Amino acid sequence: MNSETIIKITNKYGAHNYEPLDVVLDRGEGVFVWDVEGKRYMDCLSSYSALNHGHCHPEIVEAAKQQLDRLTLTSRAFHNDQLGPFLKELCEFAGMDMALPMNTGAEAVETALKAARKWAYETKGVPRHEAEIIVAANNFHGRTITIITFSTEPLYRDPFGPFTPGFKVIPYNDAKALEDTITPNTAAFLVEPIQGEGGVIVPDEGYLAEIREITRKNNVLLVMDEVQTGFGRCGKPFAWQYEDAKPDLVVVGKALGGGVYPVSGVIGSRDVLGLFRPGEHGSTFGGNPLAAAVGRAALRVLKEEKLADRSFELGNYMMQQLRTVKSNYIKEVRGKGLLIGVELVKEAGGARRFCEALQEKGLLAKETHEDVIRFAPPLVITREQIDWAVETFREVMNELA
Ligand code: IF1
Repeated sequence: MNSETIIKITNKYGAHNYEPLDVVLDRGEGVFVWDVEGKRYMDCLSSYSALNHGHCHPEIVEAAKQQLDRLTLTSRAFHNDQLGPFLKELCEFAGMDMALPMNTGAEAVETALKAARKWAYETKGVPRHEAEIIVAANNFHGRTITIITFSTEPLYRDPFGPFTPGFKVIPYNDAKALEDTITPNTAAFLVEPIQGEGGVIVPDEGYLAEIREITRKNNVLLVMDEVQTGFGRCGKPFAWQYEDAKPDLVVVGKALGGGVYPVSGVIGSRDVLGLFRPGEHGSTFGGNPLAAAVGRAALRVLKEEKLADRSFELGNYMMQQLRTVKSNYIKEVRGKGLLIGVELVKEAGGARRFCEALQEKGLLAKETHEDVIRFAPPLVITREQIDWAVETFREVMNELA
């Protein structure tokens, strides 16, 4: 079937909760994907940073194939031989005590919220069911009703009330606002070290260390959502490592699954995750042996191929090259590692048409927050491939100027 037919069927039988570019992919390898007509594209979205290892990384695919032929699912009613080693390797990677495995990022965020509330009642002594959790405006943490409760994006929130109580929203990148909002009932501050969907918003130098100090001083848990920024995306294993800001809990997902399988979880201190009692929380697929085997391979490849260092070096190179593109439409090029946003001025009329023009030239990028083109290629990208991407972007900016 050709692209047009497939798109028609997809639109007929699928709920329209997305508006994809009109490209139908059927193969992926490294930084490239191909559509059903055989046209090749460079993937500069990486499925929102779930493809840090690139498409169909051979070592990760091989690990999945071997596990598929052995054991895929046991539920947590029984042990399996992959989960323990995976959790050990994950905790060592993050330098933390314990982890609780889930499947999607939103499930991991919800797990962190539950852990923080339980800690507030059982350890901090907050009166039961009065725990407050502070979040930052312009956040993105997932799509469940509790998570969109504290979204400041009407599109994600408004059609879905009523909402979950117990959350307060403060401005991002404003440590004083955090200090002023903490009360004796505050359980945690949930925040992204860099706001991805918010438009690749990088906070001021020192912000992460400041919020770590404020939360420590006030006996409030610091929960970092590294679902999008983690596993090398921003040039370090975790984005919080740019500062002295080690959180009490870190939420992970996306790239932990090596671009092959949904793997997520919460990693953190025994003081918090050690509070869970059998039966209090769980998930049918959470911690399954296939997920664990894939997660182990994803961590192994991340280390073997030094993907965080690549992201640091090549991200700086890509931003430096993007800044050589002269156009009065470009307001700012910003980011950390290979999580890069090119913000356009309002007069440019929105980033979507630039992404469509890039698609024509074989480069897939996705706009975020109207005016920002996000460039987040797989971390296995080469310098030459970055040069091609920048030249393609330069052509588009010249043609659409
Ligand atoms: C969509 C956005 C990105 C995330 C952070 C948790 C989650 C995400 C920091 C939840 C997921 C995805 C979701 C996907 C598009 C994409 C996205 F545009 F929605 F906001 F990346 F920026 N924390 N982000 O970025 O993880 O449950 O999806 O596994 O919902 O459209 P998930």
